[in-house]
Amino acid sequence: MRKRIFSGAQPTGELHIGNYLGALKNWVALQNEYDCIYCIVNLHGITLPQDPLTYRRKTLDLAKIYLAAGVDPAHSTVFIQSDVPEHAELTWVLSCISRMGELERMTQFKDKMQKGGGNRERAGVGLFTYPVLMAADILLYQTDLVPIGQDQKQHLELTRDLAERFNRDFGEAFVIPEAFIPPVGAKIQSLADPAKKMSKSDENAAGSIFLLDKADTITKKIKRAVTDSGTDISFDPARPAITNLLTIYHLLSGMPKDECVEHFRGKGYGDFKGELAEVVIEFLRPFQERVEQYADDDLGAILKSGAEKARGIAGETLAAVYRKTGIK
Ligand code: ATP
Ligand code: LTN
Repeated sequence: MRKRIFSGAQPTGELHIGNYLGALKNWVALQNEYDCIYCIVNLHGITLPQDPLTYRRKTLDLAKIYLAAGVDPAHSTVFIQSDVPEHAELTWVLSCISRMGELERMTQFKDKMQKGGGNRERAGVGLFTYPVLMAADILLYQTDLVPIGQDQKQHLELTRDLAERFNRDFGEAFVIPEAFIPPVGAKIQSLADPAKKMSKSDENAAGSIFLLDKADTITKKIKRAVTDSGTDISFDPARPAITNLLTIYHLLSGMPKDECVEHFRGKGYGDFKGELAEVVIEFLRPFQERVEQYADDDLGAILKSGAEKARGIAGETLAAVYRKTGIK
């Protein structure tokens, strides 16, 4: 039997090249070797306020992004989280074995609470229990491997802890999953501030290159990207801005790292940024054309059959959990 992969992204904003390089690219690369399940996690999305009038549209648009990036519904299961109610049900059971202390240590919770004003009294409970829902997503499918960016590593460790705790206290119900974090690209930084990760929820759009950005927007954002002092174009942890831009160049062009450095030796930031913009634009062009190709009707059929397949697996896991806990 092939090993199983599960991953997902939130339909909360536009996907950027950080999401692509940290996660989606690997979802596609791992498709042939693994039994893959890719979810649009719309229940996670509402842990921060969303506009009800556009949220469904955004959810469907994210499915188109998955497909345009190369997720192949003939190989992989693609579905919307809310179509499989077992996610919410297992979350409840797992929340009963989760501890306040471990959830309070989650850096994403602390960061997002801070962004919302830092007032604990007013922080959403959904934001707090977010990682428990993520654990349920993963554990329902007896997942072996979870391709994610660096920022989700702590959530995966919590998932493993919850699975081990449940297995120990109630009997084996879950496979213990492992994170798959790419050696390069797991943390693409903001173009506007190389100390911060490129983020969908960043209020400054200049820091992110979105997968659907137009060519002139991309050129402008790259031109304005922050650089470090000095002139060398090389991978150097002491020069995070250039390292980040060069990493994007390396990953999107496919040129090996040492060749990238050689290629830009003696060239200035202006030339480098010009070539980087070209590589990004050429990479995104066919992707953007593919996004346009998917009609909502085709999408509906893919998501329906994805959800049916997912429910089959999730239902079995939940039934075992209910048996082992004495609920049923
Ligand atoms: P936000 O930044 O607003 O919290 P997000 O982009 O982290 O949103 P998701 O859409 O759920 O939220 O993320 C999808 C995937 O992209 C996850 O696996 C995440 O680890 C990865 N990812 C997110 N940002 C980056 C980044 N800057 N570099 C690499 N991978 C990233
Ligand atoms: N929290 C993740 C999205 C997510 C996820 C998952 C990723 C929700 N459930 C299960 C992998 C597996 C994020 O990237 N913000």
